[in-house]
Amino acid sequence: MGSVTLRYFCYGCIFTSVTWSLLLFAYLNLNQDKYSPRNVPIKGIEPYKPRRLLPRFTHSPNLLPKSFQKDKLVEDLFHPHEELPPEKKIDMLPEMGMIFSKQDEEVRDFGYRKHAFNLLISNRIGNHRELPDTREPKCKKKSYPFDLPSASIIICFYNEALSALLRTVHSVFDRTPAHVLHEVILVDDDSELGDLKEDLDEYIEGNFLEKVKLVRNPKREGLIRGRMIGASHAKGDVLVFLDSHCEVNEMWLQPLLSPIKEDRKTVVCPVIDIISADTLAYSSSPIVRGGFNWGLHFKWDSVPLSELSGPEGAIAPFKSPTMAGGLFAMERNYFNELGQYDGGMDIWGGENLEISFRIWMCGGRLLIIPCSRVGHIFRKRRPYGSPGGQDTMAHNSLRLAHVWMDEYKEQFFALRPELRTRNYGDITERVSLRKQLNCKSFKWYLDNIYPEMQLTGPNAKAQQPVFVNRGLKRPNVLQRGLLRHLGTGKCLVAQSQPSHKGGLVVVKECDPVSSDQMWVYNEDHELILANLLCLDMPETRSSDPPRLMKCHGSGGSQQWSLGKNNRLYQVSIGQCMKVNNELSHKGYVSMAICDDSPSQQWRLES
Ligand code: LR7
Ligand code: MN
Repeated sequence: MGSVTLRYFCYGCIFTSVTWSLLLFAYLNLNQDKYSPRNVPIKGIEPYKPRRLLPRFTHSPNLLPKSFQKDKLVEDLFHPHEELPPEKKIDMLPEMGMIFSKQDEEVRDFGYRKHAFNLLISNRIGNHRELPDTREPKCKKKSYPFDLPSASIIICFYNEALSALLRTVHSVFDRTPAHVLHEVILVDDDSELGDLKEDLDEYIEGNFLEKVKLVRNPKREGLIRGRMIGASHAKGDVLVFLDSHCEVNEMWLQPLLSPIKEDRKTVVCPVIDIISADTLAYSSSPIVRGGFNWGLHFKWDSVPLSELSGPEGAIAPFKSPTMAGGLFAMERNYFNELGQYDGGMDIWGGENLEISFRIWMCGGRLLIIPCSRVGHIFRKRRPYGSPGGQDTMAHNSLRLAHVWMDEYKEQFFALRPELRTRNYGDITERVSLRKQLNCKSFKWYLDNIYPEMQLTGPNAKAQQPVFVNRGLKRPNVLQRGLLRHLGTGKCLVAQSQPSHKGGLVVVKECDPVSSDQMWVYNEDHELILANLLCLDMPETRSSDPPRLMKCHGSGGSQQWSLGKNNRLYQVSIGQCMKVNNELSHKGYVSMAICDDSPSQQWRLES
């Protein structure tokens, strides 16, 4: 009898533990994906109607609360720029980051952590949107042959936000004529995010049929070997590489394919437009070309006038000494002949200079095509590391210096002496590739392709590969005066000095004659105190308070919307500024979900 009881007892235990494990598993799975747009019904979405204007929340409507359209507060916020010129109105995006609930906040914070861009806005935009056509007007009059080589688009991704990845792919289908689009090849570099697995499989099956192939790397390879894997599956005439957070613009592909059709050893890059990581606003970037410094960092240079003096002027393709790396097109067979990439390079970095040097030194050429525009989300930091925390940029740069730079590698070592003795693996194959292809010397490259380089000494500073949005233009002032908090009647000022970078702001008694209390609100939606520093949300987490920081001119964390509704809305945070009531923080300001309470009411008084 005793042993039977024991047996049932054991069955009971097993049953209970299995049930609990299942419940736990289900819970973890649900939680893992709560930040992605997976709650959007993926099957059965309506087909996209390409010409509709501003499809604001296409396909992700249920990420917004039901009351969204009706909400008066939001309605107000959607028309904050009535006085502004029409080109400023085009962008309603800032308000799309608005936080309505704890869950929105979690999505936003998770997104900044995992992707370093505003995931809430990305999810709300959904799979399709209109983009401003950033091409020179003359580009629109250009025509291209119908009979162009076909393209295989290769997109590697590692832990990409599903909404950004799908928008990349959809933008390709929405803006590429079917007869030149052979296929899209997605390479999953062993991502860990749940929604990049079955959801993505299902989505592809349900929406793209056989034109999209998904290849999964069983282990993390990095973007360099990832692209080689993608290329090995491709069948189109031309390989077109894109990052996994891009949006291609009108007529982007034909201008890239046409020079390759004329000369198969021409490698081409589009102009890389800027998609803001904070607001996802799409803006045009200036016509610049690729260079590098002796630290082997890529940088942007201005284009020598001689390059633009042909009959086509500013819309003519021009030579570029290097490419940024992520967005380019190259004939498939030529990619293989030229040695693909250096498979000994890991994860991220350096491959762009390596392939640029190789193209020029081994008989090809590299052009930027001003009439082709592709947007890319530029972020302030890379949100992922490499396995083992290896500095792959250093490793990859060492390999490229040893294979391609001849005596000029000394310039690199002068800046990075600690790398002289660092192991960089076996490069014999790449060295023999260089011989076999009969490539020219690095000196030839410098003399003929990048003579400007020799003018800059070894100490030329690394430049961020991000464009300065503002250029030389100063934004017009819209309003100037005291920033009064209506709830307390007090004014917003620096806690210490208005010149103190990183300083907090507080409300104090107003003093209309003090220049230290004078705010400027300009057309870039910056709030500048005492003509010195900008009101900023440096941390992109709403638990952190706003601070005074150097004006950076690229919107986002310094973009405020001062509406008629008296709320002060912060664009990258999606929340409104309020004055704290609690005794312990009295007078300090913080960010909160926007509402109509007096603690959130502000007025700029001229
Ligand atoms: O381990 C990885 N596996 C991957 O598949 C790491 C990354 N990736 C994917 C990733 O999901 C993305 O699609 O590789 C792509 C590039 O990674 P990003 O977007 O994190 O890199 P980035 O935009 O900061 O980097 C630029 O420099 C890189 C150097 O290795 C690559 O050449 C990128 O393609 C390149 N991006 C661009 O050129 C876009 C314009 C930026 C500029 C200037
Ligand atoms: Mn990128």
